[in-house]
Amino acid sequence: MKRRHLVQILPAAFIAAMIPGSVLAQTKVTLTHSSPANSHFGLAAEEFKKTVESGSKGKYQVVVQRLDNEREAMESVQLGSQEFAMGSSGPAGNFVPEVRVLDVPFLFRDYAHARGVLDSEVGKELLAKFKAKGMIGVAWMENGFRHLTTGKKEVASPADVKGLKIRTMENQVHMQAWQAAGVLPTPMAFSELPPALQQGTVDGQENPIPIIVSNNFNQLQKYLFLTGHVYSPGILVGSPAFWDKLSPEDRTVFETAARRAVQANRAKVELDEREGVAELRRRGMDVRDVADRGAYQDAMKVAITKFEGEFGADLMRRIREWKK
Ligand code: EAX
Repeated sequence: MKRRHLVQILPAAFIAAMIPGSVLAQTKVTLTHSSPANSHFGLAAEEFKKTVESGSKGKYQVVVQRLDNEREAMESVQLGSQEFAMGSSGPAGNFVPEVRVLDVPFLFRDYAHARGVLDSEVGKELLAKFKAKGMIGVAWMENGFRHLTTGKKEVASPADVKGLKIRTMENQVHMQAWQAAGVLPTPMAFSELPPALQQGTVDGQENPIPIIVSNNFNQLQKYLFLTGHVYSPGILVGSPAFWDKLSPEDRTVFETAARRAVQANRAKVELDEREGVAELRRRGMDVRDVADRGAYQDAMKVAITKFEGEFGADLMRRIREWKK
């Protein structure tokens, strides 16, 4: 009794003095990511947090938060008001135009191809471009191959998407590609998407299986068409105000954490790719295979040809002809 009373009246400063110095000197680091905790980004963020905190022996505390507006997250990283942001690279091209090359539809054959390119010199060169725009490109991550969903409209071929309002990311390459196919692209941040689908201000959207599953889009959309029209990279960016001041040892801790986050992210994408479609069907979504994906490629051809010129045939070839 007496002892409990004593603890209650102990002044805060006295309690603080009993805590080891390393804890008091703890630096808080904020990492935002753009999907639920059990998603391919949420799990990667947790892995990052765990690795930083154990690797630095508690010197750094990583506060993981969800922020669905990926453009705003990148802006805060630029400003230094948050240390890290993780999410799709959808809006990244508005900051670093060169990375838009990765957004070209039908550029990547499969996951191995996309990951191979992102892990190669091409990926490293693109990450390095973030520095000049006030960010550190820490690591490429993964969002996945994107597929079309609609609320009402059955899409049997690209002819059926003509005139539909489809939400796209705030990404010029995606917008132009859909426009070439006759869609009315409606760009908005991910945070605005669920209400837009609910209110029917758009007829559909497109996103990878990991996003559709973890965000319960089966509750907002009737159909899923497995168009796989474009690979959507993810990215982890850091604030130079924080990163550039790290000691070499601490930087190694953060780099290790980033690598482990990428592994956790990719592993979850793989799991979702294996089980997600069945899960969405179980939840009642009408999932349709797309036998002729080439028809979508043809429908977007005008835009794709234009991108070849814009990003340079050389770079496009380096990406297309990547081999293990
Ligand atoms: O982070 O905006 C999107 O559609 C992205 O795929 C999503 O936010 C994933």
